[in-house]
Amino acid sequence: MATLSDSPSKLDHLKSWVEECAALTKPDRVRWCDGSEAEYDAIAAELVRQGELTRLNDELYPNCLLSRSDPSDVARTEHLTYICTPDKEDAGYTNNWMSPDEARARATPLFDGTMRGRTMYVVPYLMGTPSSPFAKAGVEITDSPYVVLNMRIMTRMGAVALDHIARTGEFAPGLHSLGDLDPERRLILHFPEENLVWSVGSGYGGNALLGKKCLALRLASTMARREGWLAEHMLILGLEDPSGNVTYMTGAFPSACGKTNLAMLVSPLAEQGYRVWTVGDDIAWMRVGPDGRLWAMNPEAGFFGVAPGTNEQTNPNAMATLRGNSIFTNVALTAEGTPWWEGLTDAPPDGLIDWRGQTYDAASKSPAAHPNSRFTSPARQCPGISPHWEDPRGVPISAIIFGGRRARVAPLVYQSFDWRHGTFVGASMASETTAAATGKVGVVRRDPMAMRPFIGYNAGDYFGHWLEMGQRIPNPPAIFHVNWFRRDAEGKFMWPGFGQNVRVLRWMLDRVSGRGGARETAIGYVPTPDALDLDGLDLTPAAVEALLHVDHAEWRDEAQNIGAFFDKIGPRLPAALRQELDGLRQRLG
Ligand code: SAT
Ligand code: MN
Repeated sequence: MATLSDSPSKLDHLKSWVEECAALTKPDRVRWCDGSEAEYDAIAAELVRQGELTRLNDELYPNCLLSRSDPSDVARTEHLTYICTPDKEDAGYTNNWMSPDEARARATPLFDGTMRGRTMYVVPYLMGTPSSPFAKAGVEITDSPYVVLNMRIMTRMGAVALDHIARTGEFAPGLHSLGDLDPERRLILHFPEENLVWSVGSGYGGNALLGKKCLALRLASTMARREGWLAEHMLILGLEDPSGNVTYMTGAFPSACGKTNLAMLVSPLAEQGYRVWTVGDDIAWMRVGPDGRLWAMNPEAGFFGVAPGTNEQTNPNAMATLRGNSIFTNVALTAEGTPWWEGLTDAPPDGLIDWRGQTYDAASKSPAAHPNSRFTSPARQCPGISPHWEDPRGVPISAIIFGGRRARVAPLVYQSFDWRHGTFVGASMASETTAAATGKVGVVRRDPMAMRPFIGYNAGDYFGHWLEMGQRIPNPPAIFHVNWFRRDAEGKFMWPGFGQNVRVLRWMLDRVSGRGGARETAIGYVPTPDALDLDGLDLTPAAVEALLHVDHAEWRDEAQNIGAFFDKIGPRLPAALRQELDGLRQRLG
């Protein structure tokens, strides 16, 4: 194992950066984290003693903790998140931009002395399986012990990462401080040229666990473009068929649109031999393999899942996963000392304490758990975790699924004509906003590839990179679009969703195997009603027809909106996407 006194060593650069950060933030003490269980237990015990964390009922939820955040710090704050490049155009329309000089000038006073009276934790971590040539190391400096505990679940943390850095000399530095948690003094700054993140003023997941959205998506997407791979906001799953063969798929959905549920799906078609294996629920790093296929790896080691709506029916595997060794953030607490959230049971139990720590009034209109409350759980605890989830080369991908939350317009499922058209389908995706980010909920916004908040560079260049990748993958995956959220005239969901989504996955499997009935429409291939196995579902033929319907008038409006979005992307939008839009318009008539 590498030690800090190895000298001279590839750790020198790390050590001097840590010293610099300490000189700026002025902590009382500096603690290098080794990632051990003993260290986790000691930090947790200390936080429980201070009243910062609550230990849950140890019989029902062994080794589980409850954290209540500051009420103003409950979701990603996209308007305070910046890409800091010398040239504004390199950040592009989908990002907030600041020059690196201005970013440093604005953030330095926020970091100055911010750790006085606190401990500065140095957290080396790896994104990816340690033995994988594609794993990347990061080091997060933080004054939040809650972040340290979460990082131990979400990443491979400590000695294993320090060894990697000692060997390669490479790591992505990230400086994080809670600051005073005032949103007025909160900034999440990315410096792609230095692989650096500065985050101050928030302790919330996506703002503070710097390995996740900041490194594994925003910075990694810029590295991926440079190096010829893809860093995407995608789940990875394996669909096993009756012959025992497993076909892998990735799926891009915006935050809080069911990625975790789809990744952990428990199949109602298990008797027919169809079951789902979980590889990842949020992020996929994808490379072209020696066999000319696209291979995907989950860089994370845990799940940071949305709690509300999760229950034994909607996601039994998540329920089993979160039963131990987990951290719950901003959920409610029952009198028994167990976590509770809306949807866990039909009605809130008596004696509930809400996410703010107050006695819950069942007559109140506000929820007991915050709508973006979360569980942080080790991936290996998932009963459906794939035996290949830590394979150093990843798993070979046969299908990419794009999906949004759309009450109208988008049918249950369709398949793109080819990679280029699939890139257009991803680039023109839209979804209703959710509680995963601050701001209004339920507004339709364009969310290309579910990456709008996470593309670390100009979105036009990002689309160009996708098109170019298509040229480099001799055997590209098929590309699909799904919408589990279509509603009828009364506003009711038309599709049962959750486990039943396996029926749609099965059609995709048929399609990539050269079977599977489909009719060609203006937007792509839509299943013929008999090509979907709907046995046992309570759906009338008219309902199936409506679910699969492509309404040309609605789609002409959609094309208009896509065009307006493409205009905003600006001159770096690839011409091929304009041509795809023209093609769609022509087919719509
Ligand atoms: O960004 S988080 O990691 O906090 C969760 C999400 O929005 O996907
Ligand atoms: Mn996500």
